[in-house]
Amino acid sequence: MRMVFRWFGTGNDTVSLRQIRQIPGVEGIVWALHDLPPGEVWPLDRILEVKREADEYGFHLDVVESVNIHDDIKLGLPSRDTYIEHYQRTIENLAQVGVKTICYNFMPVFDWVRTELHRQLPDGSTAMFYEKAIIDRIDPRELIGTINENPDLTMPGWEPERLARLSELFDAYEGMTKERLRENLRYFLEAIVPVAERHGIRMAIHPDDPPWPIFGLPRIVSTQEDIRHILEMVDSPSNGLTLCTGSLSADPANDVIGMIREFADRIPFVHIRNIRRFDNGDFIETSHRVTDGSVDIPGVVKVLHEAGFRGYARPDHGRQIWDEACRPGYGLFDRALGIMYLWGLWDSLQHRA
Ligand code: DNO
Repeated sequence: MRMVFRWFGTGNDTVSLRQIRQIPGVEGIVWALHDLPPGEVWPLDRILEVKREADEYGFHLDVVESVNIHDDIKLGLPSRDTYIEHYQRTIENLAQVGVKTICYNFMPVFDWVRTELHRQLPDGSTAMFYEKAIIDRIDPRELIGTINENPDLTMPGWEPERLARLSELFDAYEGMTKERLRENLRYFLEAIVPVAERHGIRMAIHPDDPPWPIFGLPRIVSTQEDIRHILEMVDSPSNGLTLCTGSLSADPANDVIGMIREFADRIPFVHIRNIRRFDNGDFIETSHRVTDGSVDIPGVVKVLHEAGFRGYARPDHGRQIWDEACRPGYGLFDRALGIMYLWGLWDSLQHRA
Protein backbone atom coordinates (compact mmCIF):
# COMPACT_ATOMS: atom_id res chain seq x y z
CA MET A 1 0.00 0.00 0.00
CA ARG A 2 1.53 3.28 -1.10
CA MET A 3 0.17 6.18 0.92
CA VAL A 4 -0.64 9.45 -0.82
CA PHE A 5 -2.39 12.63 0.28
CA ARG A 6 -4.70 14.93 -1.64
CA TRP A 7 -3.34 18.43 -2.01
CA PHE A 8 -5.19 21.20 -3.83
CA GLY A 9 -2.13 23.27 -4.69
CA THR A 10 -0.38 26.43 -3.56
CA GLY A 11 -2.83 29.14 -2.61
CA ASN A 12 -5.70 26.69 -2.88
CA ASP A 13 -5.18 24.55 0.22
CA THR A 14 -4.83 25.30 3.92
CA VAL A 15 -2.45 22.37 4.29
CA SER A 16 1.17 22.79 3.23
CA LEU A 17 3.52 20.29 1.66
CA ARG A 18 5.80 20.81 4.64
CA GLN A 19 3.03 19.59 6.93
CA ILE A 20 2.14 16.66 4.71
CA ARG A 21 5.79 15.63 4.75
CA GLN A 22 5.52 15.02 8.49
CA ILE A 23 2.68 12.49 8.24
CA PRO A 24 4.35 9.08 8.47
CA GLY A 25 4.65 7.16 5.25
CA VAL A 26 3.16 9.66 2.79
CA GLU A 27 5.17 9.37 -0.40
CA GLY A 28 3.23 11.41 -2.92
CA ILE A 29 0.54 13.99 -3.43
CA VAL A 30 -2.73 13.48 -5.21
CA TRP A 31 -3.03 16.56 -7.33
CA ALA A 32 -4.77 18.33 -10.18
CA LEU A 33 -4.79 21.67 -11.94
CA HIS A 34 -7.96 22.69 -10.17
CA ASP A 35 -8.35 26.02 -11.92
CA LEU A 36 -8.69 24.50 -15.38
CA PRO A 37 -12.22 23.81 -16.57
CA PRO A 38 -13.00 20.29 -17.79
CA GLY A 39 -12.15 19.80 -21.43
CA GLU A 40 -8.94 21.82 -21.59
CA VAL A 41 -5.54 20.37 -22.33
CA TRP A 42 -3.32 20.54 -19.24
CA PRO A 43 -0.29 22.53 -20.37
CA LEU A 44 3.06 20.91 -19.78
CA ASP A 45 4.56 24.03 -18.20
CA ARG A 46 1.81 24.09 -15.54
CA ILE A 47 2.40 20.40 -14.84
CA LEU A 48 6.12 20.99 -14.51
CA GLU A 49 5.45 23.79 -12.05
CA VAL A 50 3.69 21.34 -9.72
CA LYS A 51 6.51 18.89 -10.22
CA ARG A 52 9.05 21.45 -9.05
CA GLU A 53 7.02 22.10 -5.90
CA ALA A 54 6.59 18.40 -5.16
CA ASP A 55 10.26 17.65 -5.81
CA GLU A 56 11.26 20.08 -3.12
CA TYR A 57 9.65 17.79 -0.55
CA GLY A 58 10.48 14.50 -2.21
CA PHE A 59 6.89 13.76 -3.21
CA HIS A 60 5.96 11.97 -6.42
CA LEU A 61 3.08 13.00 -8.67
CA ASP A 62 2.01 9.46 -9.58
CA VAL A 63 -1.68 10.04 -8.86
CA VAL A 64 -3.86 12.70 -10.45
CA GLU A 65 -7.37 13.34 -9.16
CA SER A 66 -9.15 14.28 -11.22
CA VAL A 67 -8.87 15.00 -14.90
CA ASN A 68 -12.54 15.85 -15.13
CA ILE A 69 -14.59 14.88 -18.11
CA HIS A 70 -16.44 17.44 -20.15
CA ASP A 71 -20.21 17.00 -20.09
CA ASP A 72 -20.29 16.79 -23.90
CA ILE A 73 -18.47 13.45 -23.56
CA LYS A 74 -20.97 12.20 -21.00
CA LEU A 75 -23.78 13.44 -23.21
CA GLY A 76 -22.31 11.86 -26.34
CA LEU A 77 -22.50 15.11 -28.35
CA PRO A 78 -20.60 15.46 -31.64
CA SER A 79 -18.22 17.90 -29.94
CA ARG A 80 -17.04 15.07 -27.69
CA ASP A 81 -14.31 14.09 -30.14
CA THR A 82 -12.51 17.38 -29.62
CA TYR A 83 -12.69 17.00 -25.85
CA ILE A 84 -11.52 13.39 -26.07
CA GLU A 85 -8.56 14.53 -28.13
CA HIS A 86 -7.77 17.11 -25.45
CA TYR A 87 -7.97 14.38 -22.84
CA GLN A 88 -5.53 12.25 -24.83
CA ARG A 89 -3.10 15.15 -25.01
CA THR A 90 -3.45 15.71 -21.28
CA ILE A 91 -2.58 12.04 -20.67
CA GLU A 92 0.51 12.45 -22.85
CA ASN A 93 1.58 15.55 -20.95
CA LEU A 94 0.99 13.86 -17.59
CA ALA A 95 3.09 10.90 -18.69
CA GLN A 96 6.04 13.26 -19.00
CA VAL A 97 6.20 13.70 -15.22
CA GLY A 98 5.71 10.00 -14.55
CA VAL A 99 2.00 9.96 -13.70
CA LYS A 100 0.80 6.38 -13.17
CA THR A 101 -2.88 6.72 -12.27
CA ILE A 102 -5.61 9.12 -13.32
CA CYS A 103 -8.76 9.19 -11.23
CA TYR A 104 -11.92 10.53 -12.86
CA ASN A 105 -15.65 10.17 -12.51
CA PHE A 106 -18.56 9.87 -14.87
CA MET A 107 -21.33 11.46 -12.81
CA PRO A 108 -23.61 13.66 -14.90
CA VAL A 109 -23.55 17.36 -13.93
CA PHE A 110 -22.44 16.93 -10.31
CA ASP A 111 -19.49 15.43 -8.54
CA TRP A 112 -20.14 14.34 -4.94
CA VAL A 113 -23.11 15.80 -3.10
CA ARG A 114 -23.76 16.56 0.58
CA THR A 115 -26.47 18.61 2.28
CA GLU A 116 -24.38 19.91 5.18
CA LEU A 117 -20.69 20.63 5.31
CA HIS A 118 -20.44 21.12 9.08
CA ARG A 119 -22.76 18.75 10.87
CA GLN A 120 -21.82 18.40 14.52
CA LEU A 121 -20.87 14.95 15.79
CA PRO A 122 -21.39 14.01 19.47
CA ASP A 123 -17.72 14.71 20.24
CA GLY A 124 -18.00 18.33 19.06
CA SER A 125 -16.16 17.85 15.77
CA THR A 126 -17.98 18.47 12.51
CA ALA A 127 -18.26 16.39 9.38
CA MET A 128 -20.10 16.34 6.08
CA PHE A 129 -23.61 14.99 6.13
CA TYR A 130 -26.09 13.76 3.54
CA GLU A 131 -29.77 14.05 4.29
CA LYS A 132 -31.56 11.94 1.76
CA ALA A 133 -34.98 13.55 2.15
CA ILE A 134 -33.57 17.00 1.28
CA ILE A 135 -32.00 15.84 -1.97
CA ASP A 136 -35.02 13.72 -2.85
CA ARG A 137 -37.37 16.66 -2.62
CA ILE A 138 -35.25 19.23 -4.43
CA ASP A 139 -36.56 20.03 -7.86
CA PRO A 140 -33.43 20.23 -10.02
CA ARG A 141 -34.95 23.21 -11.81
CA GLU A 142 -34.97 25.10 -8.56
CA LEU A 143 -31.54 24.02 -7.55
CA ILE A 144 -29.82 27.32 -8.27
CA GLY A 145 -32.30 29.19 -6.08
CA THR A 146 -31.99 26.58 -3.35
CA ILE A 147 -28.20 26.79 -3.45
CA ASN A 148 -28.25 30.57 -3.28
CA GLU A 149 -30.50 30.50 -0.23
CA ASN A 150 -28.45 27.89 1.55
CA PRO A 151 -24.69 28.37 1.20
CA ASP A 152 -24.06 25.07 2.98
CA LEU A 153 -25.42 23.35 -0.09
CA THR A 154 -22.56 24.62 -2.21
CA MET A 155 -20.47 21.52 -2.57
CA PRO A 156 -16.71 21.65 -2.88
CA GLY A 157 -16.87 19.40 -5.92
CA TRP A 158 -19.19 21.70 -7.85
CA GLU A 159 -17.56 23.95 -10.36
CA PRO A 160 -19.07 27.45 -10.31
CA GLU A 161 -18.98 27.89 -14.07
CA ARG A 162 -20.99 24.72 -14.51
CA LEU A 163 -23.47 25.75 -11.86
CA ALA A 164 -24.09 28.90 -13.82
CA ARG A 165 -25.11 26.74 -16.77
CA LEU A 166 -27.16 24.39 -14.69
CA SER A 167 -30.54 24.65 -16.36
CA GLU A 168 -28.93 24.35 -19.78
CA LEU A 169 -27.17 21.21 -18.59
CA PHE A 170 -30.34 19.71 -17.23
CA ASP A 171 -32.00 20.34 -20.59
CA ALA A 172 -29.12 18.59 -22.32
CA TYR A 173 -29.47 15.54 -20.07
CA GLU A 174 -33.24 15.36 -20.54
CA GLY A 175 -34.10 11.76 -21.43
CA MET A 176 -30.58 10.44 -20.77
CA THR A 177 -30.75 6.77 -19.84
CA LYS A 178 -28.37 4.51 -17.97
CA GLU A 179 -27.75 2.55 -21.18
CA ARG A 180 -26.81 5.63 -23.19
CA LEU A 181 -24.59 6.95 -20.44
CA ARG A 182 -22.81 3.60 -20.37
CA GLU A 183 -22.36 3.71 -24.13
CA ASN A 184 -20.88 7.20 -23.86
CA LEU A 185 -18.43 5.93 -21.27
CA ARG A 186 -17.51 3.05 -23.54
CA TYR A 187 -16.86 5.45 -26.42
CA PHE A 188 -14.62 7.54 -24.17
CA LEU A 189 -12.72 4.54 -22.81
CA GLU A 190 -12.15 3.00 -26.22
CA ALA A 191 -10.43 6.21 -27.27
CA ILE A 192 -8.53 6.87 -24.05
CA VAL A 193 -7.37 3.48 -22.81
CA PRO A 194 -4.97 2.74 -25.70
CA VAL A 195 -3.25 6.08 -25.05
CA ALA A 196 -3.06 5.34 -21.33
CA GLU A 197 -1.68 1.85 -22.08
CA ARG A 198 1.07 3.29 -24.25
CA HIS A 199 2.21 5.42 -21.34
CA GLY A 200 1.81 2.82 -18.61
CA ILE A 201 -0.97 4.88 -17.04
CA ARG A 202 -3.99 3.33 -15.34
CA MET A 203 -7.31 5.15 -15.57
CA ALA A 204 -9.32 4.72 -12.38
CA ILE A 205 -13.00 5.58 -12.40
CA HIS A 206 -14.41 6.88 -9.12
CA PRO A 207 -17.77 5.53 -7.93
CA ASP A 208 -20.85 7.71 -7.78
CA ASP A 209 -21.22 9.60 -4.54
CA PRO A 210 -23.84 8.87 -3.29
CA PRO A 211 -24.24 5.60 -5.20
CA TRP A 212 -27.77 6.14 -6.46
CA PRO A 213 -29.42 8.44 -9.00
CA ILE A 214 -30.07 11.99 -7.80
CA PHE A 215 -32.03 14.85 -9.38
CA GLY A 216 -33.42 12.42 -11.93
CA LEU A 217 -29.99 11.89 -13.54
CA PRO A 218 -28.82 8.33 -14.20
CA ARG A 219 -25.75 6.87 -12.48
CA ILE A 220 -23.59 4.06 -13.84
CA VAL A 221 -20.85 3.49 -11.21
CA SER A 222 -22.91 2.64 -8.14
CA THR A 223 -22.95 -1.14 -7.73
CA GLN A 224 -20.75 -4.19 -8.13
CA GLU A 225 -22.60 -5.07 -11.31
CA ASP A 226 -22.03 -1.54 -12.68
CA ILE A 227 -18.32 -1.78 -11.99
CA ARG A 228 -18.03 -5.27 -13.48
CA HIS A 229 -19.75 -3.98 -16.61
CA ILE A 230 -17.32 -1.07 -16.95
CA LEU A 231 -14.21 -3.17 -16.38
CA GLU A 232 -15.40 -5.73 -18.89
CA MET A 233 -16.33 -3.26 -21.59
CA VAL A 234 -12.68 -2.38 -22.16
CA ASP A 235 -10.68 -5.25 -20.77
CA SER A 236 -7.31 -3.70 -19.98
CA PRO A 237 -5.30 -3.01 -16.83
CA SER A 238 -5.44 0.63 -17.92
CA ASN A 239 -9.20 0.61 -17.43
CA GLY A 240 -9.39 0.49 -13.65
CA LEU A 241 -11.31 1.51 -10.58
CA THR A 242 -10.75 3.95 -7.73
CA LEU A 243 -12.29 1.92 -4.96
CA CYS A 244 -13.85 4.46 -2.59
CA THR A 245 -15.09 2.75 0.57
CA GLY A 246 -17.07 5.75 1.79
CA SER A 247 -18.93 6.42 -1.46
CA LEU A 248 -19.87 2.81 -2.12
CA SER A 249 -20.84 2.02 1.46
CA ALA A 250 -23.52 4.69 1.60
CA ASP A 251 -25.68 1.99 0.01
CA PRO A 252 -25.96 -0.88 2.50
CA ALA A 253 -26.46 -3.31 -0.39
CA ASN A 254 -22.88 -2.71 -1.57
CA ASP A 255 -20.37 -5.28 -0.34
CA VAL A 256 -17.11 -3.35 -0.55
CA ILE A 257 -15.00 -6.24 0.63
CA GLY A 258 -16.52 -8.50 -2.00
CA MET A 259 -15.73 -5.83 -4.60
CA ILE A 260 -12.07 -5.69 -3.56
CA ARG A 261 -11.89 -9.48 -3.83
CA GLU A 262 -13.48 -9.49 -7.28
CA PHE A 263 -11.71 -6.48 -8.79
CA ALA A 264 -8.36 -6.55 -6.95
CA ASP A 265 -6.14 -6.57 -10.03
CA ARG A 266 -8.08 -3.66 -11.55
CA ILE A 267 -7.80 -1.34 -8.54
CA PRO A 268 -4.81 1.00 -8.83
CA PHE A 269 -6.12 3.45 -6.22
CA VAL A 270 -8.22 3.26 -3.05
CA HIS A 271 -9.93 5.96 -1.02
CA ILE A 272 -10.31 4.57 2.47
CA ARG A 273 -12.76 6.40 4.71
CA ASN A 274 -15.63 5.65 7.03
CA ILE A 275 -19.23 6.83 7.14
CA ARG A 276 -22.09 6.12 9.49
CA ARG A 277 -25.28 5.12 7.71
CA PHE A 278 -28.74 5.70 9.07
CA ASP A 279 -31.82 3.63 8.31
CA ASN A 280 -33.54 6.48 6.44
CA GLY A 281 -30.73 6.71 3.86
CA ASP A 282 -28.85 9.58 5.53
CA PHE A 283 -25.15 9.24 6.22
CA ILE A 284 -22.40 11.18 7.94
CA GLU A 285 -18.65 11.00 7.50
CA THR A 286 -16.83 9.78 10.61
CA SER A 287 -13.36 8.97 11.87
CA HIS A 288 -11.73 5.91 10.35
CA ARG A 289 -12.22 3.87 13.48
CA VAL A 290 -14.41 0.84 12.91
CA THR A 291 -16.59 1.55 15.97
CA ASP A 292 -17.37 5.08 14.75
CA GLY A 293 -18.95 4.19 11.43
CA SER A 294 -20.64 1.52 9.34
CA VAL A 295 -17.65 0.52 7.19
CA ASP A 296 -15.47 -2.42 8.18
CA ILE A 297 -12.20 -0.55 7.66
CA PRO A 298 -10.04 -3.30 9.24
CA GLY A 299 -11.74 -5.80 6.93
CA VAL A 300 -11.04 -3.55 3.93
CA VAL A 301 -7.37 -3.27 4.82
CA LYS A 302 -7.11 -6.99 5.51
CA VAL A 303 -8.55 -7.99 2.16
CA LEU A 304 -6.32 -5.47 0.36
CA HIS A 305 -3.38 -6.99 2.17
CA GLU A 306 -4.46 -10.52 1.26
CA ALA A 307 -4.75 -9.43 -2.37
CA GLY A 308 -1.15 -8.18 -2.25
CA PHE A 309 -2.29 -4.62 -2.92
CA ARG A 310 0.58 -2.49 -4.21
CA GLY A 311 -1.46 0.45 -5.42
CA TYR A 312 -2.00 3.90 -3.99
CA ALA A 313 -4.20 4.69 -1.00
CA ARG A 314 -5.40 7.91 0.53
CA PRO A 315 -7.51 8.54 3.62
CA ASP A 316 -10.05 10.86 1.96
CA HIS A 317 -12.55 13.02 3.80
CA GLY A 318 -11.94 13.61 7.45
CA ARG A 319 -13.87 15.38 10.13
CA GLN A 320 -13.00 18.94 11.04
CA ILE A 321 -11.32 18.70 14.43
CA TRP A 322 -9.25 20.79 16.86
CA ASP A 323 -10.69 24.01 15.42
CA GLU A 324 -8.84 23.60 12.18
CA ALA A 325 -9.83 26.11 9.52
CA CYS A 326 -9.80 24.10 6.32
CA ARG A 327 -11.73 22.89 3.32
CA PRO A 328 -14.58 20.68 4.51
CA GLY A 329 -13.35 17.11 4.46
CA TYR A 330 -9.81 18.11 3.62
CA GLY A 331 -8.15 19.23 6.82
CA LEU A 332 -4.77 18.02 7.94
CA PHE A 333 -5.57 16.68 11.39
CA ASP A 334 -8.23 14.06 10.89
CA ARG A 335 -6.81 12.78 7.64
CA ALA A 336 -3.45 12.36 9.37
CA LEU A 337 -5.17 10.43 12.15
CA GLY A 338 -6.85 8.32 9.49
CA ILE A 339 -3.51 7.54 7.90
CA MET A 340 -2.11 6.38 11.22
CA TYR A 341 -5.12 4.13 11.72
CA LEU A 342 -4.59 2.65 8.26
CA TRP A 343 -0.88 2.14 8.86
CA GLY A 344 -1.66 0.53 12.21
CA LEU A 345 -3.89 -2.00 10.53
CA TRP A 346 -1.54 -2.56 7.62
CA ASP A 347 1.62 -2.87 9.69
CA SER A 348 -0.02 -5.32 12.06
CA LEU A 349 -0.64 -7.57 9.06
CA GLN A 350 2.67 -6.90 7.40
CA HIS A 351 5.04 -7.14 10.32
CA ARG A 352 3.54 -9.90 12.34
CA ALA A 353 6.23 -11.88 14.17
C1 DNO B 1 -14.41 13.65 -2.99
C2 DNO B 1 -13.65 12.99 -4.01
C3 DNO B 1 -14.29 13.20 -5.35
C4 DNO B 1 -13.44 12.60 -6.40
C5 DNO B 1 -13.99 12.68 -7.76
C6 DNO B 1 -13.18 11.82 -8.67
O1 DNO B 1 -13.84 14.18 -2.13
O2 DNO B 1 -13.45 11.67 -3.71
O3 DNO B 1 -14.40 14.57 -5.58
O4 DNO B 1 -12.24 13.30 -6.43
O5 DNO B 1 -15.29 12.27 -7.80
O6 DNO B 1 -13.34 12.27 -9.95
